[in-house]
Amino acid sequence: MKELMQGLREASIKAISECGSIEELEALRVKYLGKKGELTGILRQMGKLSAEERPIMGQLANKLREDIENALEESKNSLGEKLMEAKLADETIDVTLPGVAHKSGHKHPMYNVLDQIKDIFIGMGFEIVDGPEVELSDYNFTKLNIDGGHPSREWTDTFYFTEDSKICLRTQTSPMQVHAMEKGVLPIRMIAPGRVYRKDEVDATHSPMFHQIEGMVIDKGVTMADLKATLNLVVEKIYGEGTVTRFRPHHFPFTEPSCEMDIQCHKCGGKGCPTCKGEGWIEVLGAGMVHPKVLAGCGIDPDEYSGWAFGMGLERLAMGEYKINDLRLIFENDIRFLEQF
Ligand code: 2U9
Repeated sequence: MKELMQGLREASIKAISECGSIEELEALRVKYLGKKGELTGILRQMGKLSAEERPIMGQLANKLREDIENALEESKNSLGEKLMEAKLADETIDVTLPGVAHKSGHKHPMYNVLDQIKDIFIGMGFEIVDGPEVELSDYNFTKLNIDGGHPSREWTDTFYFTEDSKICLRTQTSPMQVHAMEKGVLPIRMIAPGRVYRKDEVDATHSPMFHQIEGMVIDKGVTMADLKATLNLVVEKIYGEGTVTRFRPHHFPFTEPSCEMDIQCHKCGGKGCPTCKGEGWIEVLGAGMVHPKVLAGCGIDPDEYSGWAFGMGLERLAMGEYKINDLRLIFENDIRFLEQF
């Protein structure tokens, strides 16, 4: 038995020292020390030994197990080191090689316009509010005094998610104002820029998704004079001091009275030119005093509070400012187009 153990010692230490991979090493551990391994095989013969020989052989076997385990551990460590060295040699980076040039994009012209407008309103103490594009029709229509029969609520005009038309893609950012009013923290001075969706075919002036910026002020004693003064100031900051404006009566379900605001063409001074399509005036936004029904429906007493609101299409504003003649260019994101602004 002693000879058997000596044989196993020599064979195992040799095999372990010559082993070339962690997997092979594990196979050797199983071969020599596993449950069905060679050392276990030798120990099974202990029964044949005398009572005096058994503890001596037991001690020798334990020493052999220990030595094989140590050899396995040592080999594992040196193999690990070798592997790491090979990996490091293989993955050496040549830092002198020229890099891959990173092509950066370009800020979108519409965001130039949006940032300019945001800055103007922030300067006047307005808050910028962001919110969901998927809305309850209650918030997109009903609470804005757009009743069940209104054409904009048709399936042909609005993207609905459910058969019962209760959930839709917002067609305007106005639901944000409703949410703000329902919070009940007054006064409110807010603008809500964002994407809106309408079922329009794509052409040079239409897109099923476009951007709006809406704003609203609610406080005690707010009048149409505040609306005109504030919007005149905004327009002067965008188009230059002394820009002439006019307010034409209009109709929106959510405001009463309602109006549209034009600026006198800043290119021709009102004479008529290609920029204003010969009109002398350019329409920039819609506005009005928040309808008392809308105030009351959002939990605000119209006898105590009043407010004004406006809305405008951002693409149209950017197209006017940068002389872009096709809306599709705004959405294509062709870098050659974007780099012109
Ligand atoms: C509440 C009350 C009133 C928002 C307003 C307009 C006028 C308007 C259009 C401009 C071009 C939409 O993008 S467009 O087609 N918008 O003319 N929007 S007043 O009035 C509100 C909003 C929310 C609670």
